[in-house]
Amino acid sequence: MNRLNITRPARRAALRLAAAAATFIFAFLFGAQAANSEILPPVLVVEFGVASMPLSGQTSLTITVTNPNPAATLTDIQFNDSLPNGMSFPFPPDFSATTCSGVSSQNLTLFSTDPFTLAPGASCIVGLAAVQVASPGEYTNYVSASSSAGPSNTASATLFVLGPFSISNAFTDAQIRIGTSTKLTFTIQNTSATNISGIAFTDTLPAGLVVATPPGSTGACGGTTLSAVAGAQSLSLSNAGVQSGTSCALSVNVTGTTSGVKSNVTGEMTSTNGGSGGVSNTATVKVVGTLDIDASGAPTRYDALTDGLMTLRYLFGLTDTSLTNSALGGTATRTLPADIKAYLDAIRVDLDVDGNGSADALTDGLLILRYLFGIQGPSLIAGAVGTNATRTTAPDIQAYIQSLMP
Ligand SMILES: [Ca+2]
Ligand SMILES: [Ca+2]
Repeated sequence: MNRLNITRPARRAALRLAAAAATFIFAFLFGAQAANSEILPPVLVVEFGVASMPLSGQTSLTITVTNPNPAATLTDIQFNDSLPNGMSFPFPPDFSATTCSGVSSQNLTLFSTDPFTLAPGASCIVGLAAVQVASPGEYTNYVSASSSAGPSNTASATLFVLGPFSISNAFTDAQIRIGTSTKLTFTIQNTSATNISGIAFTDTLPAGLVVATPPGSTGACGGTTLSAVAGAQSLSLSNAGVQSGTSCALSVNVTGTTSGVKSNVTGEMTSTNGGSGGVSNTATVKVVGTLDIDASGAPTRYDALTDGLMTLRYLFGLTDTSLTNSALGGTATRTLPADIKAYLDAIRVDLDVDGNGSADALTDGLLILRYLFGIQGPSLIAGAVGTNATRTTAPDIQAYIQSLMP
């Protein structure tokens, strides 16, 4: 076996270079800085008692305020809630479920709190027993609070109010993996005194959702079923009927083709003799990808030097063979550079590990690569959390990346 004949100074220079490179790689992988700790503002959650109700109904409204800090007290927490247009509460308002201090109403559509204090980890609620609306439709209530640690999140909740002739829709699952399907169900309700006929609507699915193959369409309204073609972006119903005082349901399977939250609202429902039934509520399903970029499956489904490296290269903007060279696992089933890029494009929103609204190589890509190398804790996040990140602690980052590794 031949050995290269290297002079001593040249060898020292090569060793220095190797040491410098190792230091750089170490700093790159493991980072150098510690994360900052700061006092977080309060976290608000808003909920209606029900997701949907008839026009004649009433439901409750609850706002939960939490101090997320383990050691810091929050003071001067204060908010007001101006109800969405068309929503009000009956007089006198019933705030008996409230545990936050000093809530009062200004009129039948607005209430507010006095400034209050929450101990570390503590919560309180403002509970309004009843709200009501005057016309069918979708009502979204937004609330945010000010505090000694700055403004809270803006929390929201949506209430759908059904008229006498209405359509609503819902996904069976709250979340699906990319490439898998969930059932989308439409319910047409007729609480009027007449049988309604000639019912029609079209639903254009949100980008990233298509009719499944096969569509698996079920249900009928007056004997009429959905028109849904495998792979199509829209589906429709025409010439259906619903008898007075009844409802009917129609379902179709839909497949997620890109990651992200998909919101579906039907087009306006029309009829021959019942006028317009309006559009539906907004139904949402979240589509989430996985970090098995090369679709290798077991035994090393998620691997730093294949999936992690291609993710980092992709976020650096590399394409073609620069993306995939020497980075495909032995059992990879997604191997063409164009297919790898298309998959990474489809899951790009998932790659925003630090939650700052953009997927970037030197933060998100590095976090994924480090995690796949088995790095956890402070070394995982050091120097790799972007500006305006919403996931800033090692446990949050770890839990998020783990959610992409089913
Ligand atoms: Ca893999
Ligand atoms: Ca990011």
